Amino acid sequence: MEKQTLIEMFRIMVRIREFESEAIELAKRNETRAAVHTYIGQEAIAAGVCAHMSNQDLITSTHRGHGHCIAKGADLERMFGELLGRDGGYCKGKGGSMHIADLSTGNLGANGIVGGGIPLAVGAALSLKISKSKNYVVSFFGDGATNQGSFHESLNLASIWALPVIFICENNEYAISTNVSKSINIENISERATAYGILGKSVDGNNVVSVYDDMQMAVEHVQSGKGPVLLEMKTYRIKGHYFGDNQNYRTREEVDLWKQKDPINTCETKLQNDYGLSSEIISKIKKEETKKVLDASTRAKLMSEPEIDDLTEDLYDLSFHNIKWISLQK
Ligand SMILES: Cc1ncc(C[n+]2csc(CCOP(=O)(O)OP(=O)(O)O)c2C)c(N)n1
Ligand SMILES: [Mg+2]
Repeated sequence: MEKQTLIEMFRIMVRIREFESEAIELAKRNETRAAVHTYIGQEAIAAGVCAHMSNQDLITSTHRGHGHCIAKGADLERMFGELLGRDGGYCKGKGGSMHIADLSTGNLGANGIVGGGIPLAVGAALSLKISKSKNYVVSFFGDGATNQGSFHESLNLASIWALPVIFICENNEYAISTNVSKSINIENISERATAYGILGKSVDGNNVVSVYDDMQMAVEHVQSGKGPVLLEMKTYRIKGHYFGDNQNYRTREEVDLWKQKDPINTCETKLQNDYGLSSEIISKIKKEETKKVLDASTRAKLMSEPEIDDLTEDLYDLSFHNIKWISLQK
């Protein structure tokens, strides 16, 4: 692994952590307008996966989508604007945390429907294949989503059509309060790939180098036309399911055990021990990212709230499959 690549992924992980910490602060002060599900503890996955992707490679995301969005290169100010319900946000303040999309970076959108992004990724991959593009699609989703019908239908279709799509299951051990051991009766979710005749592998999702390396393998696989890949990233959600979760379904000891495997600390140790990066450079990166995030949050707070008249703008009409943007006022 190139030193610069690892430093860049470290930087992205820190950016995500800082963004999420600030999102929690905003939620504590009741400034956010919708539920906030943080990605703290899972940063290595978005950073390691998206490090391979260009803006023409696409992702679909989840309700826990800030990390994916940031790793894909989103503008932090517009993201905060959306969380705060301001008109300068990605959806002009009408979508909130769970509906951020950013087509300029190839992000087809977060999704409040568990498993909802998976078929969208398959459709996008079909479109890329038909247009003979070399680009590919990544679909992020959780362990809970792999019990949805949409997951199974999507893997089957992607398999029979040999589509360029990489399914990234972030197994963070929980679907809200349900531990994965109570909802899935196999050791590795990646084994589900076998049922659809596609390549599956389980990866240490807290180790950004492992994530990066296995993603590289997956990209080569889909780009050589061999069809989809399912990567299970084993990780842990350090914070509650959403801001406000009392977490009475797990013990403090369990959380503490996983904190020892913190992906950012693990990467930091590697950078220092194996790449000789000084603690001064590491703290400089951290300070720069904290400043970037806090500045973006401050600027977003200065944005205006949407006008009441804007409520009927930016709707679309699906009738007769003739999709068009409409305004109810005009
Ligand atoms: C179709 C659907 N069913 C139920 C819910 C309620 N819900 C929101 S998040 C969630 C758990 C998702 O777990 P997982 O897929 O593991 O993602 P994680 O929250 O762990 O990132 C559920 C059941 C929903 N949003 N959509
Ligand atoms: Mg989960």
